[in-house]
Amino acid sequence: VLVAIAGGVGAARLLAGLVRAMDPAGIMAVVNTGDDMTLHGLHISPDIDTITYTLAGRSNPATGWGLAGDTFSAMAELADLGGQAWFGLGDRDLATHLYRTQRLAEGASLSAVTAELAARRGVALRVVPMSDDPVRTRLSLDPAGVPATGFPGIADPDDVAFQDYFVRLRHGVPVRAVRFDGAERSRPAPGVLEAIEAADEIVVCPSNPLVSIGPVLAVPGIADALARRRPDVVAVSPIVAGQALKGPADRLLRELGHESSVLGVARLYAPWAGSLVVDVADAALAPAVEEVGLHCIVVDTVMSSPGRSLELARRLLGARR
Ligand code: FO1
Repeated sequence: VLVAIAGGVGAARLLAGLVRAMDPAGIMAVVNTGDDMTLHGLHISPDIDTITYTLAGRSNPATGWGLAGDTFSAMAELADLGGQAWFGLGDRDLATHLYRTQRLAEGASLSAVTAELAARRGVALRVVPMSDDPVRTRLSLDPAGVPATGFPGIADPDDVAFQDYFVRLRHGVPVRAVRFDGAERSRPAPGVLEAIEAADEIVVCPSNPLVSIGPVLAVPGIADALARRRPDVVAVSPIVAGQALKGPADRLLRELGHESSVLGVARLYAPWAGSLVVDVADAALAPAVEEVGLHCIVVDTVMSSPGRSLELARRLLGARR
């Protein structure tokens, strides 16, 4: 059994490789829900949907989110009405949010609804939210980066919802703090702690350490469970040669006082990851990573094709110390 701690696009690519390298039924993806939001009265779970759509072979390859070939008639009509069309929900993607919102209203848990949606879309691995309780990533912007007039649609630059930061502001503004509202009251979703305890291996996917992996670790019990399995926890750095391949991970690391490098990632992950997989571009930093206390594995981590995802997945299986 393998447990994968997952965020969005980078995690989805690795999982697409892992399901070809081993029996998908033996994989549990524990997915970040800090990006979740309620918009148009709908509960939207972006990282869960990115993983489910990708593993169903239906994700939009250009963006990594939403459904391939989707249309946006509802959004166009909504824009005409002067409604909130800034978050691009495709017409077929909307069905997912309508289904999830209705099932949650009927009293189903987020885990149950996530499992139903994954099953209906033919996804063989278990997709599990980190928690069934609401945990929401919120950011405080660096005042130096906020114009005197503020930002349209952003009421309080000191308390910005994740999607407002990521989509409305295109994550192009400096951040001075990140927090996970509700985390302290949240509990791991059913089966998560047991799966971490029983797993042969735990893989931390190449997702944003602060706002994708961070929320998962903020759910009480999960970081400790990983620390108890430290020798079997293998993390993949999302930072290659100091850069994020996609999204704001490098900037966020720097803005929040960490080094934007595999060393910065190693220091963040040291308490609960026994190994760090870094790209060949960072081979020279392997000794420094080992100095921090993590076994360093140097491979080609850039998943630029399904074949590369499979190769990386194969290298991860059994990579633990
Ligand atoms: N990301 C964007 O940059 N622009 C969008 O309009 C957008 C819409 C969207 C709709 C559904 C969904 O599941 C994800 C969507 N994302 C969009 C990605 C989303 O912001 C994710 O949270 C990020 O990919 C980070 O994980």
